Amino acid sequence: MSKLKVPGALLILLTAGAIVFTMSSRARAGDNGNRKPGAVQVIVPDEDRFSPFAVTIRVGQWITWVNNDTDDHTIVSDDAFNTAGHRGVNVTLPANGGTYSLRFVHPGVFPYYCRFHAMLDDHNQPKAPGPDGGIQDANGNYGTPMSGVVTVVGED
Ligand SMILES: [Cu+2]
Repeated sequence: MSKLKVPGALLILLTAGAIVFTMSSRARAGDNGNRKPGAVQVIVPDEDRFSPFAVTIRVGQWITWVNNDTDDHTIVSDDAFNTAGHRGVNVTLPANGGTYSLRFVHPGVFPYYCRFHAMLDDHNQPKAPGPDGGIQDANGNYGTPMSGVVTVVGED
């Protein structure tokens, strides 16, 4: 009898450990890991894209990215064209609900892409990874490079 109780207790411990691990890895996502009240949301649906592709906000507003896909994605700023600040952004947006939030305090544009599903060409334009890591569909296409742009308007 007592031999049967040990695996049961172990299973409960392992399950509890897995839940705590999942919650803590979510809490690490992003600037602060929180969805910001009133933030404009950019969603990764169950596809390799940001929706909407382009958003316009006012100075002082937050953007919260939410990954509803079952794959991890990333947010990487294209600093060659970034005039809105937050230079050098290169963060993972964890699968299954991971979030990342940024508050923009300068007017300008913030082009970004996912380094798993896009890369920059010689002119700093996002392009699909192609044969160097892209996933080819039945028609031979490598898909649209996963990228987006935030335009920030208003007073500096
Ligand atoms: Cu991606």
